[in-house]
Amino acid sequence: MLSDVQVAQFHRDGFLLVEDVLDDDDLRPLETEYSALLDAYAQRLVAAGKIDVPGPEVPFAERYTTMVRRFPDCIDEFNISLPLVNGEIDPAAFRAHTGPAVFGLLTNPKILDAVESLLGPEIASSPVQQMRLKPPLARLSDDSVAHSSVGNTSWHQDTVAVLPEALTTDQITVWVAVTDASEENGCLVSIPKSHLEGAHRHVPGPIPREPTVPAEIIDGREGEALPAERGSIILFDKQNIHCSKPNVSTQLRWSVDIRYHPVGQASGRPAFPGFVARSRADPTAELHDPDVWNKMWADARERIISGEYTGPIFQDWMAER
Ligand SMILES: O=C(O)CCC(=O)C(=O)O
Repeated sequence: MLSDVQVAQFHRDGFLLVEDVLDDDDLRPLETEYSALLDAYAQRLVAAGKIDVPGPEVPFAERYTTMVRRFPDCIDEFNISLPLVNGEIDPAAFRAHTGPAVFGLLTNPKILDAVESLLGPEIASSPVQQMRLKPPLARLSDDSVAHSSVGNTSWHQDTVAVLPEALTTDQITVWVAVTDASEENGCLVSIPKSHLEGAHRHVPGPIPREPTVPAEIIDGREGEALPAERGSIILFDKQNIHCSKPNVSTQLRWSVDIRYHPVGQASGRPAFPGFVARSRADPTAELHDPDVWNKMWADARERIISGEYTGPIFQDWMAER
């Protein structure tokens, strides 16, 4: 659990870096799962006649980096959310990775303990979640740079990514460092106390497809860089303004950002499935089966593709509210 000092710091600044939360035993299953995922994707490319696919002898980071450059479609293959598209959907490109190691992370008791310190004991896992494996910027194609799963992110508040139904939801983001995140390879930067400013409008910014808090609101503030070692987490208030630095190193920077809110509140992404991650009041409501979770995402995908779900999938970040 967080100490009282840490909880007070979170409420004062709108973010909190907590070091050494996860260890190798927590993170290795994710790395193993992603290695297998990359291998399976590479094999599908080879079977489809592609000849320039790096083989399994190439270390993971290098193999992934090369594949993202040559086959940018694989970015969505590695994400843990279905793509955020309102409107016409290409079923072949509409996919997400929702494997057991990802579920293991979402339900990791160490993460849930930290979350419980802020939200209380009835915790829902929100389906607003992203896996970000970020290769060195210099090795990305021009197209991919604009994709926030692999390129840097501009100043934003997480609250603008949810539908208005969740504007009053007490959502917090947990950002997990799978590799070290340094100022050179693209750590996060947060503006302390910006969560007290309320929700800002977002406008098109320097990174295509990445709406941003307007420059006049940032007003020259540089924020506080948050280098984080592997296994650290950063907790964010939904209205904290933050961004990530570009990865100007030669290394892969890997993180997962997941969100939680009290059970019973809206996630703001009703097309996608959330679940009860912890309930002291009713432990039988907790989900512990990764296969059930995986099927929940498959069913959601089916409902969207078949047209049964007709609402919006995500909030248009540029929309005035
Ligand atoms: O990991 C990143 O680069 C960006 C993460 C982020 O902005 C978020 O979790 O809201």
